[in-house]
Amino acid sequence: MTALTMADLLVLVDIQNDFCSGGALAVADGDAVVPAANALARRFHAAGAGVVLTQDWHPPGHSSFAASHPGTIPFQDITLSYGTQTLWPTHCVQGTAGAAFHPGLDVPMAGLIVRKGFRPDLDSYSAFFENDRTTTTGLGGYCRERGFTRLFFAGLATDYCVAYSAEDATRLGFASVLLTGASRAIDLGGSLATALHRLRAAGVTLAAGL
Ligand code: VGL
Ligand code: ZN
Repeated sequence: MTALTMADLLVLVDIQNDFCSGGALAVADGDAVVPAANALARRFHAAGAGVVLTQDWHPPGHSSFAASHPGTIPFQDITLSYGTQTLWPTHCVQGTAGAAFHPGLDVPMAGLIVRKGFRPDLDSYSAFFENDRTTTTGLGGYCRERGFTRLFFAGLATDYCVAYSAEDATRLGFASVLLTGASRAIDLGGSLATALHRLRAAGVTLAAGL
């Protein structure tokens, strides 16, 4: 049983309809993270720790959508100005039902919602840095100003947005824990194994739960 303090922050990543069953980029068993996330949020809040949500939030015609690049198909890699980008089905378009949080997500105590991927030509997996690895979302500054030093990550998808966020947290000097039991993976072409390898190398703690 991990003791939580005011210096701990729970970051619930992209628990949105498009990543859950019936969604445009549904993650296998994605809905399972909803009750797990609700329970974690209640526990963090009760301990005086912080809770933050992230929301994948793309404009129509976003550069990460295969539909924006004639002749491509979803899950194909292409080269954009900042490097390799995987192309996705059109998902999490700003203001649509797919971009809304899962209706079962019950975290009214969340102190901040970080939106990412809203620049037309730039994708963002991480809650801290966009995929050019330079443009920031502001979450690092929020954590520093609020005094959060240990960050816990859960949500969707383990091998993309959750992993990139947990890894960037260590890059910024925070202690970082990825809660695997409250996360689910896309696992595209071995992406889950690659992500777990990178996470361990970066010093992220992998834990099934608290
Ligand atoms: C995500 C692919 C594209 C994620 C977001 O939340 O993991 N994956 N956009
Ligand atoms: Zn996205």
